[in-house]
Amino acid sequence: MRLSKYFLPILKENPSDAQIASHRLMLRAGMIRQAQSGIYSWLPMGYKVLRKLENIVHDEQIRAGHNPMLMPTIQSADLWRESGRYDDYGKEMLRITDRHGRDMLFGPTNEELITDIFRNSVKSYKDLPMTLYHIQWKFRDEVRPRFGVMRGREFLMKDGYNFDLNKEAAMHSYNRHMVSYLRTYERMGMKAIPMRADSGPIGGEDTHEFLVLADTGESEVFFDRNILDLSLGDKEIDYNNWDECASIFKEWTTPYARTDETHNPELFAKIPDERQMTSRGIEVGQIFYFGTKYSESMNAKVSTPNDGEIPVHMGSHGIGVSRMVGAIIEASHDENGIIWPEAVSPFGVGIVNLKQGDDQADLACENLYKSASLLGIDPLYDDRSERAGAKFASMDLIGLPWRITVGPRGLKNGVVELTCRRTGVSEELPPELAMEKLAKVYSKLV
Ligand code: P5A
Repeated sequence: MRLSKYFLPILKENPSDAQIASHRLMLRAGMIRQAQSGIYSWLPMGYKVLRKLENIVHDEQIRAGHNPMLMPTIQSADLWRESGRYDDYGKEMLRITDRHGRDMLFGPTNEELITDIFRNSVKSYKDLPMTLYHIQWKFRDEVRPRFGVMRGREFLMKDGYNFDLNKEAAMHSYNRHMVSYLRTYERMGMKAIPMRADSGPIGGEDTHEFLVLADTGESEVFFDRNILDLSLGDKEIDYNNWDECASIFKEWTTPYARTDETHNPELFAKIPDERQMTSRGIEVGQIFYFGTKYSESMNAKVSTPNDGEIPVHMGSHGIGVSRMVGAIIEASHDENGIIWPEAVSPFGVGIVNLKQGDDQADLACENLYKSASLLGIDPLYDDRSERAGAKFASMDLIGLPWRITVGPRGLKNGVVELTCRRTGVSEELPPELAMEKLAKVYSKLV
């Protein structure tokens, strides 16, 4: 993409209404614009990052054996009356009446709708286990929408639902989701810590939240430092292997890690002093096992060979996809702007032409632009006739992990400058070598 043709409305000044870095930077870098309180338009660069996160989520869900689908945003109130949640959900639910006077709502979550789909099509234990998921906009009329996309009223969620024959099988689904979520966050370049949590209006006893550590997080968290050393790395995982998923689950849930809702000071005190960590965290996902809560009230049953018809065991699992964009920025920025992890960066490299209109510089940039595109590195070429300082400031603000600077002086010596946004380290290299280096960095991500 050429910057001269891209819609990237950068703001020079800090917006006065943004209290935290991610909100400020998303507005300044032209990623989002507020439509109404807690409701945002995603401009091209914000949308690009959102799509990258969605793609990673889909990829890891499909790898874990889950079925992608798409349910509507508008749901019938009657389904929620069946489960008993229509009245319980209170003012957070946006209620709508259609022209025929029928009660509808903008879905805050989809347990009821998916249970209805399941009960109408699945009748036998032979069709189990089954996990269905989608990535769809939700609406929760939050009392205090704040911090931009972090606590929005309209937000994008990946939500999945498992249907199993008994508790044992449902716990495997729970463990499998834990593992696939850990992989998902790692692929986004993030460390998200699973913590024992409280189930709130979704219900059930077993639930874990995933938290990204950041000073501006809404939850206070307490954990054993050892958990920070855990990583799945490149490990191939067999998601059908119950023991393997259970042992990864155990490894990640044995060190103490809890939010303020479930914190137990006595247990925490048993951890050696130097490993007791207190911090703040952003909740970027949550998984639940709630047994037959919805299947009993909504009559989602399967026939079995020995026990007749029995209600299925269920769980649900959510990733805050739009919140994740803010969480990544909270965890990865400096005073000059965003620092994207390579896996989710809107572009792979920024090309800065120091002397637009200079034949040699223009030609070198065009060549770099072409080869980066061919290598799948997805370059953003700053081809505007701006001062070098302004171009550097824009690149730092939008946070691409790598920048190639091209100027007549370097070209005389056959070199361009390759700069790493995170470390600030620059090196002078012939253009082909700079490309080779970037190609290597990005090939590791696939
Ligand atoms: C699990 C999926 C659920 O709704 N039902 C279906 C279950 N869980 S949850 O914890 O309530 O939400 C899942 C994730 O969605 C994000 N999230 C939000 N993101 C932005 N703005 C909000 N107002 C908001 N509310 C929830 C969180 O990341 C949460 O973990």
